[in-house]
Amino acid sequence: MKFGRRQFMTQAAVGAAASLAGGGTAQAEVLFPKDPNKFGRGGSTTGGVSRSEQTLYDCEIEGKLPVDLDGSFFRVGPDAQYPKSQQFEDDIFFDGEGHVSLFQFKNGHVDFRSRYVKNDRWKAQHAARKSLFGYYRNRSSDDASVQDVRRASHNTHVWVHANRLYALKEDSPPALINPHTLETIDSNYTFGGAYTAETFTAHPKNDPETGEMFAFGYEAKGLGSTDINVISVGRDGKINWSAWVNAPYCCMLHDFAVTRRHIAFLAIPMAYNKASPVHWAWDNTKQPWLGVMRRGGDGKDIRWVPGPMNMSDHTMGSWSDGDRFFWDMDGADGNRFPFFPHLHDRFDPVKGQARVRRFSMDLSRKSVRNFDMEVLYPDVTGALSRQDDRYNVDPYRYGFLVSAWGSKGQGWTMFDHQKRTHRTFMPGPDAVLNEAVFAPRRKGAAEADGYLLGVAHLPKENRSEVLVLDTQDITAGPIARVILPGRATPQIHGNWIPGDQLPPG
Ligand code: V55
Ligand code: FE
Repeated sequence: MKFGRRQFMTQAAVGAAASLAGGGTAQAEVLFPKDPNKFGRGGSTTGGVSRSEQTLYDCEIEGKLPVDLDGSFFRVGPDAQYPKSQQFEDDIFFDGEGHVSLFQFKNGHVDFRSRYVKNDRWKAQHAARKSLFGYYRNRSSDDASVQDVRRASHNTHVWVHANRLYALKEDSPPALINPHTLETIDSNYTFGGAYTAETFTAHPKNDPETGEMFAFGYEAKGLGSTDINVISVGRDGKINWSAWVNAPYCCMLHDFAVTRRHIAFLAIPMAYNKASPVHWAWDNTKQPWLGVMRRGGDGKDIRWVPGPMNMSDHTMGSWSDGDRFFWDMDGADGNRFPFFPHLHDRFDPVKGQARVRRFSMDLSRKSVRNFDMEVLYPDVTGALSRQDDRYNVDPYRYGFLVSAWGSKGQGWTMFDHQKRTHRTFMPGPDAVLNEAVFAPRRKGAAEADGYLLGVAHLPKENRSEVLVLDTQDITAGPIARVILPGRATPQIHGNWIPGDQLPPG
């Protein structure tokens, strides 16, 4: 088996090397590499990471910010605290320490703040003034001094439910963050001990009608396990339903679907492999499987069926129509993350391009041989699907995507599934776009009526800004831009939380 550019190391060798490096080298100089591809994105002077926590009262604003736009735009991403030691310098971006940021919108003003998640991993490295953790999700590569320290990075998503702000990483329980100061309140929140799974998804869903949050943990009983724990959390912040199911094999279950009737998972061939330095390897001999279960049941009814090869990860929307289940995601025909090793084939950039796909299963049928999968918009490739989050569990009409247009650069695309049309805003080839989030125009506004917000990085100008678009016509360009004096912290995901959904600070 081959691991591409990565020099293959056995787990034993990595572990032994890590232990040797850990002994008596606390005073060793930390070398910050100039190569932005090293240690998961280079040093702050190369522009790969930020490393600096920021506070800016009253950002400069260009254009006209709607005065009634009142809420918090939270973001989080991997921002390597220290460079990895040389033997792990090819570790992947996904392993950087979680750095949360907040654009606080009120009365036409925007205040910006960013803070690292002060979890156990951050604290241990802070005290040692160096990196102590090895490869992505690889405990055996961690320094001997931190074998008993939680390795959660909390770098993937931020979610609000029942007055709590969570910072999330799918390999660990959540961290609780103060939504105003961004200080870490609890770096291993387990719902008062009620949550027993070892992991918790980065992609919960909220049901606006019942006030519940749905979440799950996969690989929930330790390394390589197929166990999945699905839960819902009531308005009171307590777990009010829990079920255990099993995946057909241990693989990355990054997102899921929740409707009024069903809960679903898509198993993809990004499978656990104990020889991979970064936990997963792409195994094209495995098939994707769609598993659908009744919401609120004991999980015994889950039906897993295989289907065509694809790697789909982010939910745009999902709903149930009687016994028929529908799930839209952005997905590709093959692996879309070239930084994970392939077991039997090579990364194919064409197969790695993702398009919006609709998965479905008719659960009224006694026997279902395969799940159905349809590409909805063959002419749009992209990633980071979103919707108006008030429709997480219901039929929905509009979706959003970061789209890719070759030399013309990136765009934010808004889809109208009812008309099967789409519109794209393109900032130009010099801008790099983060995921966009939707903010309702006002409480009770119609679906997708409001604003689309997101960070655009301008590498040539060495700074970032938040673009605010009106969803009535995103092609008209930003109605306002919130300017940062420098680069914003890295982002995987973000969320817009209306002001009335958080207690006053
Ligand atoms: C993703 C990101 C992660 C991760 C697993 O699809 C999947 C994105 C930033 O970390 O650990
Ligand atoms: Fe994600």
